[in-house]
This record gives sequence, C-alpha cells and structure tokens, in this order.
Amino acid sequence: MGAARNEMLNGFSTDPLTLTQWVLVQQQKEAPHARGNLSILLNAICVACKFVDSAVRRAGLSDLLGLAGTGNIQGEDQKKLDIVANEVFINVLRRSGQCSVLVSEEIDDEIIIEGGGEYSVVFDPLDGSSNIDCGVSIGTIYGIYKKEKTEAPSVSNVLKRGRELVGAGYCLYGSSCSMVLSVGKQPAHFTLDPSLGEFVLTSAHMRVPEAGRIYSINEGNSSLWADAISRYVQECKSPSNGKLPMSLRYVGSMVADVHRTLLYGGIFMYPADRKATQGKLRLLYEAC
Ligand code: AHM
Ligand code: MG
Repeated sequence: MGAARNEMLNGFSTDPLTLTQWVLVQQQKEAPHARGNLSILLNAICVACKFVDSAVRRAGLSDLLGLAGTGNIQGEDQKKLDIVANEVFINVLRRSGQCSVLVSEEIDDEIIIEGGGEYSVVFDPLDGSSNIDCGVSIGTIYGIYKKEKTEAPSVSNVLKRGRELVGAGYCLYGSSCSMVLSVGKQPAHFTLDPSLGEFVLTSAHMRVPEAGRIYSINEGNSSLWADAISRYVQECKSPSNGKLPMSLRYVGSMVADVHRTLLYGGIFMYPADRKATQGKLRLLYEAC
C-alpha cells in the first residue's frame, strides 16, 4: 500500500515543515521559557532573503543590474543589487525590534539601534558580486550574536569568538533558493517554494560527506600561493597514491562553493597569497 500510495502521489510531500515552524519547534525544545525573540529575528532574516531572492530573479527586467557608482569600505565598486540587498536587510532587521547592532559588509560603520533588542547581526547582504550581472549564483551570509544584559550596544558586541554565535547561516540565490541555518547544532537546509513563498525543510541535518572528489580554489592565483598550498593542490590534481584526480569546480561566489561542498564533499579554499596576505574572505561577515 505504502509503495503504491507513494507512486500514486509521485513523491509529493504531505508533511511539509516550513522554516518558521521549524524555528518555533526548535525554540520550544531547546529553550521552552524563551520569549521567542530569536524566532522573530530569524523570521525577519527569512523575509529579507525572500525579498532579495525576488530582486535577484527580476534584476535584468527591473534595471537592477550593473554598477551603482559607489564603493564600499573594502574599496570595491558596489552593484545596484548590493545596495538593494543591504537596504532590505537593514530595514527588515531594524523593524524586527530584536537588534541593537548591525554590521554590514557594505557599510563603513556599525549601525547602533537605540532601544533595540538583545541581538547583533553581522552580514554580507549579497556575496559574490562579480557574478551578479551574468546570472551566476550569489548569496547572503549572516551571523547572530547575543548581547549580555549589562553590555552597551557597540561594535564589541560582534567582535567575539565564532563559538559565541547563537546562529549563523546563508541563503543561496541559485537554480533554487536555499537557506542553510544553524542555531548551534547541525545545519538544516530549507528550499524556497516560490508558489507558497515559504522555505520548506529539505534536510534537517546537513553533514559534509566524508569523502569528496572536488577541490575548489581560484587557480588563477596559483603563482601567488605559498608552497604548501601549491603542493596540496598538485596532490588534488595528481594524487601520489595513484588514485584518480579530483575535479575542479570554482564558482567564485563563496555561498555557492560552500553549499556545493556541504552537499557533495571535497574542499573549498581561499588561502592567503602574496596579493591578499590576510586572505580575501572576511572573517566577520563571510566566515561566520
Ligand atoms: P565579494 O564580497 O566582493 O562578493 O567577494 C567575495 C567573493 C566570495 O564570494 C568568493 O569566494 C570570492 O570573492 C571570489 O574571489 P575571486 O574572484 O578572487 O576568485
Ligand atoms: Mg562578500
């Protein structure tokens, strides 16, 4: 009966769990006496991501491609979509009432919200900007810290160790829109159902496969690498144990490269080199 029923329904799920429901269930399990503030904040992040996804999908039609004519603190030219995503995030997070400090890759200084809530959010609203105009996957990256009651809102609320994050995740605007989120445990993966406008649970426990056959690195920088990196990548291409070479995949949007690595296994790297002696990826917004 079960197999026939499944065949008849063509795998259609009759037990969907949305991200909003999942967050509420997690909160009830982990912190039954909590006031639900983290749930409100996570819900706000989802709303912002859905808006950004919608803007990304319509960008070519709504004249949202190309440069905005401004630069960010990293000295990079901003794209129109960088600005749209940044403003959407700031407005939605501010309105959530749960944040007292916002730190965005696109803004020079931290934003302090007087009388705001107990959380601080660091984010790169649209990562992989160089891929925007050619329709290649891009994403949003975010991390959430909680402020001590005695702490005044300031940038020091987010200059903390990664293990102090209360939540972190990313949203991938790719062939589908994926949200990956951890609130201290294994990350869960949700896919946006555009007909419902809801993120629906795809996998409750994401785990990198133990063995992977893909390495991911910008090999254009190979002449700038340290010897150890060069030797490692050479080993990926030509294993000394006689195994077959690994495949190279490099999107150039960290969210896409990380998402593929989480699903398929292997390794993604952006090592420091002679051009970027501290590495290119920013610990605060991109590696949270
Ligand atoms: P961005 O924040 O300006 O978009 O830069 C970050 C991106 C990452 O998503 C990606 O891993 C890396 O830069 C790609 O850099 P490169 O073009 O040097 O390979
Ligand atoms: Mg970035």
